[in-house]
Amino acid sequence: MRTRVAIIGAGPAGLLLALLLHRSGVDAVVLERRSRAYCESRVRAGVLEQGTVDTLTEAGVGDRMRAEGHVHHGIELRFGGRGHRIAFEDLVPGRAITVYGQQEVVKDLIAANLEAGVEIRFEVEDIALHDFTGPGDAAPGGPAPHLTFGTERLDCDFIAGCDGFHGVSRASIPADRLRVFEKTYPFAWLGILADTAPSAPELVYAASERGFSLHSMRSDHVSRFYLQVPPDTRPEDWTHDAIWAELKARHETVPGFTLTTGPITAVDVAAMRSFVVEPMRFGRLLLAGDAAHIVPPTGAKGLNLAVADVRVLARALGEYYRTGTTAGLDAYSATCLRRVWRVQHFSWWMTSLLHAFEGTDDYDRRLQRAQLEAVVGSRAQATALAENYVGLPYEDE
Ligand code: FAS
Ligand code: PHB
Repeated sequence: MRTRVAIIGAGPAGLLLALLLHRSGVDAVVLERRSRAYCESRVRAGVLEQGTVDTLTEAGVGDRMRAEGHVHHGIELRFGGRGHRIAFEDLVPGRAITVYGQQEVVKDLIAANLEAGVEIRFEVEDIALHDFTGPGDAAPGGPAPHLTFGTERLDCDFIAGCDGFHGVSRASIPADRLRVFEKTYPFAWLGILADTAPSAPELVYAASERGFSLHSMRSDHVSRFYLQVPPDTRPEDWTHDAIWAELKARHETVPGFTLTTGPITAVDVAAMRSFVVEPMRFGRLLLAGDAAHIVPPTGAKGLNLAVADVRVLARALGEYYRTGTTAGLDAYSATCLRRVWRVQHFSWWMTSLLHAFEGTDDYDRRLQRAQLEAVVGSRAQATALAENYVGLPYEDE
């Protein structure tokens, strides 16, 4: 087999890249380890930045998102017995978020790619990467990378590593050629899906001595909640009754607010880490999304950052095949990393602001509270949060 761009991973990054490349006439093949059903049912992100919504719409997968997604013009920070709304319509007019499940985005992207005739191979095991570095890496005539899997071989000009944090792409780069930046947090998130109507019109980020909690949603009938829990927590450690009791304890802290409970349909635990590798390009292998960086989900940025990378990568590859210039490819890593580190900071800051850290003394807890009070009490600080939350403008905007 031969293609121009071999994409490893059918998550949001790989699928959107394939579709954007198709729209600029560049052939690509997507190879995915899991089944289509698994990819379309994996519960992950739920918040789409303005830029992500615009990019998906431009790529031609905006209809269902617009019809079924919920546009929100604010979020609530809840602490000290009071709720504080961060009003996007006032602080960042014209920019909002859309609540639409990641698995819905993945379903839309798979359908659009297949309809466009883009080849997606699911359940492909044991992918190995070959010959993606060497003299004149990106220049025409440089090394010709290829992938092997089972008894098959896929020849290509470039490999896009969109295979997430645990993928094979980053692992194929010699460790001494990569700089790794990492921070782990002394807690995890226990996430649940529940067949119950949301108890609040917008997302609620609740900070309390008992730990952080988030009230999110997927539709008018399905709610999504997260609880800060110890890092070694397993889903089976919590009964459903215990989950609801703890969610009530962390959310029913303001007058007149009651959390509506219902059947819990999924429980998962997500580790909390901040992670970046530099550079994001190694010869003819280009990393995008979680393959290159991870953020704690407190800022709702992971999926959105993957989309930002893919915008830059699709444009650079399109330019290369249209004009032969490698300028975009040569600038790919530095361009993405400028946004990656801004988003890393915001996600770390939101996590530090809203979680309870064991072992912190009273002075630090007072500082954390003062920071929260400053954010909701200062227009400038609330605006800074809002700008980051709805999504920083892209460099090409
Ligand atoms: P993905 O991990 O989504 O996709 C990688 C794909 O590669 C997968 O399909 C995998 O099966 C495949 N793959 C892996 N290894 C392979 C191999 N060797 N061969 C072939 N295929 C391989 N982000 C937000 O923006 N907002 C949120 O609200 C949010 N909430 C989150 C909640 C949770 C619980 C978690 C865990 C994450 C959350 N995130 C959120 C982050 C999340 O959405 C990721 O950033 C996003 O999935 C990244 O997309 P990809 O880079 O495409 O990676
Ligand atoms: C979600 O809806 O899954 C979600 C929303 C906001 C976050 C993290 C997760 O910060």
